[in-house]
Amino acid sequence: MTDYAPRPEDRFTFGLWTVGNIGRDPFGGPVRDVISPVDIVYLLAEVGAYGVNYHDNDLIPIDATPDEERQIIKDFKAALNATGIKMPMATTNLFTDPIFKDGAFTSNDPHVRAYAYQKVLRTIDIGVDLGAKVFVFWGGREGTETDASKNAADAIKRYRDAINFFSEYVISQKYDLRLALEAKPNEPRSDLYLPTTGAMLGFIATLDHPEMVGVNPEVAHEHMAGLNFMHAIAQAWDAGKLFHIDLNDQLFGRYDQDFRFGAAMIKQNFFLVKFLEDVGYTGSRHFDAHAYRTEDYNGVKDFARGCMRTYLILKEKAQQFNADPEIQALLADINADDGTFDYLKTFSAEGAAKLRATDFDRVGIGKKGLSYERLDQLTIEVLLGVR
Ligand code: DIG
Ligand code: MN
Ligand code: MN
Repeated sequence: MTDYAPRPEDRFTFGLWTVGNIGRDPFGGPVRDVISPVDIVYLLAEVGAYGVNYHDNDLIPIDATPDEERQIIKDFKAALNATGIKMPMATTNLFTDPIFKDGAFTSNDPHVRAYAYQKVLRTIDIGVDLGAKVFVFWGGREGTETDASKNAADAIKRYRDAINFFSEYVISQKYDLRLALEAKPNEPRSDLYLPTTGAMLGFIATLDHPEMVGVNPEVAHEHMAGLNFMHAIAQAWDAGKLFHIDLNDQLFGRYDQDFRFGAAMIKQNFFLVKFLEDVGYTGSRHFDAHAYRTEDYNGVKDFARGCMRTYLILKEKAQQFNADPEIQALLADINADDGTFDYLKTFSAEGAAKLRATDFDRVGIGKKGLSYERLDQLTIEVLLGVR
């Protein structure tokens, strides 16, 4: 693989809002004209993406009439059919409209919670009709500026009630749809409930239908919390809960930058791609990101192409790492195991007695050099292209 050209089997997807982002930020207005969802589909087809994701009001304006909605969906479907672009994931916008200013499912106002439920029911139906197999919930406003406003346990219960409600809805409709919860520690609220992928995994265990619910971790969001994203992914994968993933990039300790994949922390994203490819992740690789505010739509295409190229370059680097004789020899030595302690994999009284009677060369073991400096240097040299 030398051209790093995206192929359908790479399953690279972009939400409507990503390449459709018009460059607004808290300190400045839009810098790009709005382009239509149909134009977004054709742009993604031009750059070689596999799919586009349905982001609720990015497709159907919140005040669209039923006739307008029908026409928009008809035109969008026609563009999908004409380009072959797929629509694998859907989500509801429960954060832009002022009604959600104090959250949606966790709002203190039962009218707001009910309106949010209504909005989600509609977007689930539309998403399934468009081909979605994963439905993402990102609670962008599910949080507080002051914890005087609501009991945090009550807020979690309200969120659970909502996910249980939609799980039952999906079952009642016999939809082939899995739910994926996306965590973020803060922004736009001062603190968000369920702030990390780990918190979401704990929350899923409390649901009525945990088997239907997984996570949609995002690089930027775990980085905002100063966490190792690949470790979060590994825990989700281990739990069988990695239903979707939002790829982008982000420096630690910043607002949500949603950078082009690989634009900020190459080494971290190398280990992420290596993990995903090593374990055989087959889900969407969704670039939940946007171009710099400095860009026109040619720059937006550069952004989209860059996301995919960098993923494919890092995928090749992972293959190189896995084939590098010196690296693999070091790893074989580091992970040497003659099976002496296999008996500890399950408890037994005999095993415990045997262990108690075992002498350990604690000092000698503690003195052993592990060659991690050499291993990491070799990793860096693979990444820098000198091996
Ligand atoms: C932002 O990280 C969120 C929204 O774009 C959307 O709800 C979700 C889609 O992956 N990510
Ligand atoms: Mn983000
Ligand atoms: Mn996201």
